[in-house]
Amino acid sequence: MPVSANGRPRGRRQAGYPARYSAAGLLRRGLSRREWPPAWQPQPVNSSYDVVIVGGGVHGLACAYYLAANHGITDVAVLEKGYIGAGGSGRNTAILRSNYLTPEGVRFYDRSLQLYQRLATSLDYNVMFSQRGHLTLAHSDASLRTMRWRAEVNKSEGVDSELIGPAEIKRLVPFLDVTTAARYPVLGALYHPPGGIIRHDAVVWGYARGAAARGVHIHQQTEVTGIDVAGGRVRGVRTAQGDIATRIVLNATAGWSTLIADMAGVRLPVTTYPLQAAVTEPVKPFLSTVVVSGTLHVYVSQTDRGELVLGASVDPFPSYSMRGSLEFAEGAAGHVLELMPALAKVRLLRQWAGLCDMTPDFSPIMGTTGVDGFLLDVGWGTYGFKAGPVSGEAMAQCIAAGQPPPIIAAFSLERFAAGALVGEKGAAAVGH
Ligand code: PYC
Repeated sequence: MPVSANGRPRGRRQAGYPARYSAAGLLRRGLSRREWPPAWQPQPVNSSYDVVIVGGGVHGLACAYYLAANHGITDVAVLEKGYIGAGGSGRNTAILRSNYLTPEGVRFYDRSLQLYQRLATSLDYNVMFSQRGHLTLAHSDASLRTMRWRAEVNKSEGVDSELIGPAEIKRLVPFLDVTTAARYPVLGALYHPPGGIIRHDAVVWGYARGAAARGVHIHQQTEVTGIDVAGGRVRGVRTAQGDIATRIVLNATAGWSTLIADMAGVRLPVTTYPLQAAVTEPVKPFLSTVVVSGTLHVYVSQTDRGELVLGASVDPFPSYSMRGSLEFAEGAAGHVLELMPALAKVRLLRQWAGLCDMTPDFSPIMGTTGVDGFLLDVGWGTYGFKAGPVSGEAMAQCIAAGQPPPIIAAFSLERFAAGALVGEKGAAAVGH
């Protein structure tokens, strides 16, 4: 692999890539007449389960997988009102990073990145993790100060991040305009080499297949319509496919987290906003890192197929709408062009939106509630996808041990009443 002047690998690297997915292996499979086997078989909905997980996204499926794989708890149902990955897990921009602002956040997201790094091997599924580095540009002294702060916290937690200047940025992203002629000149950037992108739907499918192979039931098109609570503890859930008795319900939804929590009588400090993204037609590979500009409210990366994936801040008003808007498309395109004017002729192919459950401090809400057996893995704002593996692992531990493990202790629901917020707004990719 070519190595840059500072000793870092240059270009793309597939982390934890099993040899069976070699080009020759795939070609052999493609030319054979054998059907691809289904990833898992549908199961009947049982009248009871030890654990019911509401939400068939990466969080719910990862929790189901780790319950079975790490704790031998397999009498588990994942209930999804649409199809798996239909929500935020299939609507994000697939960016992974751990360059957060608080020590609690850095440790947590870094554990997720470590799990992502070996996910292809753990699940025996090609999740196409491309660990290509992540750059957050600073266009003002104030954002340079925040980047420096993040770099210091990252380093003290053993996470590779550093502040770099325009010459190094230009070397990493030759198409970027780093001249002082730019409307918002680039003064520096937080460079985070372990960050990258992954194939988000493969992550969902890989966890689903791994969980189902260990006995977990995945029920799609199964909407939860009520949660039965009696004597302060969970007794079961009501679904479109019938009632299910259970003593443990995990709310692992995004967009609908407050509605599910309301069913158990738990109020969440969460407001839901749409977050939009778009993808362009494919072009030759030219962008080998993820580039984020908080000032310009935009982030962009290039997929292995050559498409540019763009995103922005959440929409300015709370809503459950998942429609794209012209305002977003114009704004995101304009901002990308301010950074990379050479892309003027590239056409947008598609745009979409997902729902983000924002908490007051931009950190999640995880762990137990005042209702015995009703657990939370919610409030992910714009950070949910990158936290999938560690959340699944930690919530599985929480269920198995009956109490939250230390890695999520700071994210409890009680922190809002106690005033112990974990402020991660400063680590948002873009200003919200
Ligand atoms: O936090 O890196 C991030 C991010 C990108 C898109 C949404 N959130």
